[in-house]
Amino acid sequence: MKVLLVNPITSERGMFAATPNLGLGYLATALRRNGFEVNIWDGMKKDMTRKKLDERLRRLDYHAIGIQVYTCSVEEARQTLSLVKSLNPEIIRIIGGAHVSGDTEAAMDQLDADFAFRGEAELGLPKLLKKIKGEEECAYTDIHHLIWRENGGLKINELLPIKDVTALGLPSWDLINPNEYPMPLSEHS
Ligand code: B12
Repeated sequence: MKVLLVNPITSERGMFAATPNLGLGYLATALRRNGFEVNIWDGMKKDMTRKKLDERLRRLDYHAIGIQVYTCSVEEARQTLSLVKSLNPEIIRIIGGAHVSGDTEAAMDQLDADFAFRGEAELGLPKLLKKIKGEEECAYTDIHHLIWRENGGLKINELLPIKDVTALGLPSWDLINPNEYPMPLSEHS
């Protein structure tokens, strides 16, 4: 199963103070360790445009998409989710990141995603996708930090600390190569 992780672009003029996206980098490592093929499309990288994101999404070379949502990127996340659904409704659409963690109910109300995670998703995201693939038998309630829709409402798993963060490994630097990001301040005005 192929997974595309996306931080949608919010400004064609370049996004503020860019540094590599550690959140998506760690998630990529967790997914790879569980046998998934992963790619990252980060709007923070140099020369990104909305057109390039749309072209990337239209390639449809992924079975699941994970979108990182900031409060300032809800609209872009909405457009991304809607384009993916119109291209292929079978693609599993998942959201996470600061906005979802900060106001889960609002995020699920604003965004038409199948699943969401609040807080860290290194343990839960691979487990959810393995369950969907039929490789893991577990209940949604057993998936760390998962949020899902049921009977018209939301189910939100409790936040539990990760006991051994060192065991999560390092971010997938090949997918968030610092050379692909603009130098802070020097390339933005
Ligand atoms: C470092 C940092 C930055 C860096 C790097 C950002 C980046 N893209 O990685 C820089 C300086 C570039 C930056 C920029 C911005 N930041 Co900032 N940043 C932080 C900071 C200090 C740490 C983030 C971090 O690296 N955490 C560690 C990584 C491993 O965790 P993570 O990114 O949260 O990801 C984990 C989970 O959130 C989750 N997750 C994340 N994405 C996804 C996606 C999916 C699909 C799933 C399932 C899970 C998931 O799993 C990840 C792994 O566990 C936080 C504050 C904080 N303490 O968290 C603010 C914070 C996230 N930033 C914030 C803001 C507002 C911004 C900007 C909008 C500022 C601006 N005005 O331009 C931009 C937006 C950047 C963007 N759109 O990409 C706010 C977000 C508030 C909100 N409600 O959205 C925060 C919370 C600070 C604050 N309290 O105001 N930021």
